[in-house]
This record gives sequence, C-alpha cells and structure tokens, in this order.
Amino acid sequence: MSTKEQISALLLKSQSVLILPHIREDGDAAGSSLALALLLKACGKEAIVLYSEPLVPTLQFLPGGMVYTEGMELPAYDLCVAVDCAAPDRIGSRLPLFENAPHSAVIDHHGTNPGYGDVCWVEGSSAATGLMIYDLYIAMNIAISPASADALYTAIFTDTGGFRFSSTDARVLRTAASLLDAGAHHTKIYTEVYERVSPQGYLLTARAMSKTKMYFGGSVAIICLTQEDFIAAGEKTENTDNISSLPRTIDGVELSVLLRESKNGEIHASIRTKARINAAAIALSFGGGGHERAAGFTVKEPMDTVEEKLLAAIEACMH
Ligand SMILES: [Mn+2]
Repeated sequence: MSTKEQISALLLKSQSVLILPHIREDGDAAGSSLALALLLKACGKEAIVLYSEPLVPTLQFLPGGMVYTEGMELPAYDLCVAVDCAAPDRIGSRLPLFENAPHSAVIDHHGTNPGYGDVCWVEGSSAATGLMIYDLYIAMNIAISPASADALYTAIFTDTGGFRFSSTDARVLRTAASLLDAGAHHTKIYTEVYERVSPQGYLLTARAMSKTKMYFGGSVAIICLTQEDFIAAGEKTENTDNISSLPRTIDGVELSVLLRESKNGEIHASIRTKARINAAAIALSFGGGGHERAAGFTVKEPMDTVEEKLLAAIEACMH
C-alpha cells in the first residue's frame, strides 16, 4: 500500500487526470471525486470526473462530472484515479480506462481493499474517502473553496449516515467544522440528501418494510426486493440506500440484509450490523467487501438460493 505523499507526488507530476468514482455513485464517491478534481484544477491540471451512470436525484445538486457511455471520446489523460472503489470490479465497465491508463492510482477507505493500480492509498480507519481528500488539500496546501467544501462535506456527511454511524469520530466532526468555516452549505446538503424522496421511492420503501422477514428469534431481518417490487412501485432507479439501514432499527435486530434483484438478474446484498457481528466478514465469504457495520456483495444466483446461503453464513457467524 502507498502513502498520501506518494499520491500527491503522482498527482503533481500528472497533467491530465481521469477520476472514476465507484459504480452506483454515492455521496462519498461523487463528493470525493469532485473535490479531487477541484484540487487538481487548483494545481493547474486538467481533471474530469467520469460517472458510471447519472447521479441519483438526491445528489444531483453536486456540480460537475460527466456520465460515461461506451465508446465516448475522452481527452487524453496520463493518470487515472479510482476513488472509493474497494476492488477493481467497483469501477464497472470503465475498468479498461483504468487498466489502459499510462499511470493509475487508488484512493480508498475500505479496509478490505486488496491493493491495485500503480499507487494505492488506502486508509481503513477513515470514515469516508472524503476525509482523505481533505487531508490531501491540507498536505498539498491548497485552499478549500466553497465548492470543494460542499463536495467534501457531502462525502463525509453521507458516508457517516449524517454523523450517526459509529464511524463518526472526532476527526469527522473536526473536519466537518473546518468545512463549515470554508463555506460548506450544510443545511442545503442535509435537505437535498435526506429530506426528499420521490413518490415511487416512498412506495418502494413501504413495500420493503412490509416484506421484512425475521429470523433467529428476531435478531436477523431480511428484505428481498425483486424486479416486481420496483415495477409495482414505479421506481425506475435501483437506489435503495435509504432502505438498507431501516431493518437494523428494529428492537432486537443485530443484523439486517437487503437483497435487491437488479434488471440483469444479479442479486445485490447490503448487510448492516449492530455490535458483535462483522458485516465485512460475511460479505467477503460471498466475494464482496466493506466495513464492519456495513458491507455488501453481488452474485448471479436466484434470490431464494442467495437467501438460503446467506442464512447459513449468518448462523455460522452467530455461534
Ligand atoms: Mn465511502
């Protein structure tokens, strides 16, 4: 694994940088990537953030970035940076852009990151990749503009669940305070991210809650959302971030899983845990990864099979 110094040296010697946040961009992936692009521009570099798909409505207030389409024309770049991508598959169909770049780098905060790219800077102890980008600004002595502050605040605010997850430490709050000093619009960001839902998303949440199944004496909650549920609710996007943490709030539940069927038939699992059970360990056994309290994996198997295997894996963890 590499260091912050190695990353800043590589950034400084590059002229044109392509930045790739992870697929199904969340606030940390998008905010960290945009803030990195602004840092590079402040250093006189060219930088483009290339999304795998359009940002979800709750993040569309973030300015900048382009959406990748296969075969699109891109300006030449000498460095490609994967941001918040725990493993190469999180780069999705843009992976060739990363693999064929003259130089490649990774900036990530997932402890399960195996290390890939020429330079790979991973801090498993950071609550968000946004904190690492903030540290880069400080280390490289670049002033944080209000736009950078908004991007970084969004990254940190969303990855800590609005400063509620156990990952919220003094560093998170100190950094957030500095970002307010730098002009972050925290009320606007909170309202955009957490105080809005589409009527379809609202219906999908209702369906998800009514489909919650309890196991192991009420200590495990599992929701299976199929394509049928998305169609019935009229929800076109597959954004279920607001649903995955809900069952964990039920009294007695120590572990919850949202199994979501995507249009291509893959099953995506979002695992959330309270104390005792390590979500990342379970996700790893299915080829995924993540953090102790929040992890996930993707497999191409029938929903019932995934649920069965998952219950067996959870049972093994509980003993
Ligand atoms: Mn993150």
